[in-house]
Amino acid sequence: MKKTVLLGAMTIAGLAAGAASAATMDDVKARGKLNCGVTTGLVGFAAPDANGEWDGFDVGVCRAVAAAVLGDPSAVEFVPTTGKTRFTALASGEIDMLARNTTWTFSRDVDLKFEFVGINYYDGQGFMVPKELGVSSAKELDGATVCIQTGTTTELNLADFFRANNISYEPVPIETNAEAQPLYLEGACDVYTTDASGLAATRAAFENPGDHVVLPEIISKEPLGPLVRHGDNEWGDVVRWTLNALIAAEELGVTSANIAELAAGTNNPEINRLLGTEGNLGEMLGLNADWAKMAIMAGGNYGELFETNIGENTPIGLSRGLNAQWTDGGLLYSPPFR
Ligand SMILES: N[C@@H](CCC(=O)N[C@@H](CS)C(=O)NCC(=O)O)C(=O)O
Repeated sequence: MKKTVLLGAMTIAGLAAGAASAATMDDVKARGKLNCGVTTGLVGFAAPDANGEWDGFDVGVCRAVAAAVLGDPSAVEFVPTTGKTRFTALASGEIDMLARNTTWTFSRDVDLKFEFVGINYYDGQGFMVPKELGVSSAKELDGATVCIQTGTTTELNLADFFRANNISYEPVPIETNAEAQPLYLEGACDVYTTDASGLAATRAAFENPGDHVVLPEIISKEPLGPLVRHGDNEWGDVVRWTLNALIAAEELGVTSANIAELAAGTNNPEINRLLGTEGNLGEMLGLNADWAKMAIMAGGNYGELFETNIGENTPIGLSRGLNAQWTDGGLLYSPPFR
């Protein structure tokens, strides 16, 4: 069993070494489209809307990168991936980047050979149960059946948590969130566990969200962020600084409402460098001077993306919490644009 897991990891890393020798940015420019790996569907993060257009917080990162590189936020081919298929899709070159609530871990970096370019959502794993189960703590779940997605950190943390607390469970392994929802609602498992943001998104899609409670325990750190293959640092820089541009824009007060005006020049040198009216940051990335302006205009700055897709005024209803700017007591902190 262990051998198979190791072999799987080696195969993915081997694929990544091959695919990364090509310059991803050249491929994207020649193709005129960014191949962006997302989930198979998690409302608020990545899901097709009523018109079949992909929409969401992670989708917003894909669109920002397409806008920075190609000048067009719609120049994206969204490739749905599951917890299991996402890493092979990236390693093989089928996708140029993955933006799919994926946790930055040691082994995904060092062993699978992926580069996490930053964190777009600081999360942790939680548990959801039907209210009628009458449970108020995850420690009361001895003997429970637990719906869990395969190929995820969720699966591993769950085993650690139950072992550490000396309680037992029966896993009900599932490949996608869409399959997990009806199974959980039908009672095929007592508990659903995943990233807390994923629980909020899943519960929001229920007919009666109020019939379900999220338990107080958060059992892990799940720093979620976009990733690329090892070995193509120029491409990694493009994705990293596009994400940083969205974060910095919020800190600097650059929004989709005022960006046209600010892009004419301001008396704040960092805003000018970010928006390309001063310096040559775009050229250093191999992009146009207005790359960050295009990225921010795609769906707004980080805060706008958060509020429109998953924020307190959406059905997902997430508060900023750890994902507030450092200036507001959160962890979001873009390095300087200079
Ligand atoms: N962050 C964890 C879990 C990510 C994950 O797969 N979450 C599920 C549940 S929220 C998901 O996104 N499902 C969407 C899908 O099934 O396509 C990881 O990187 O392993």
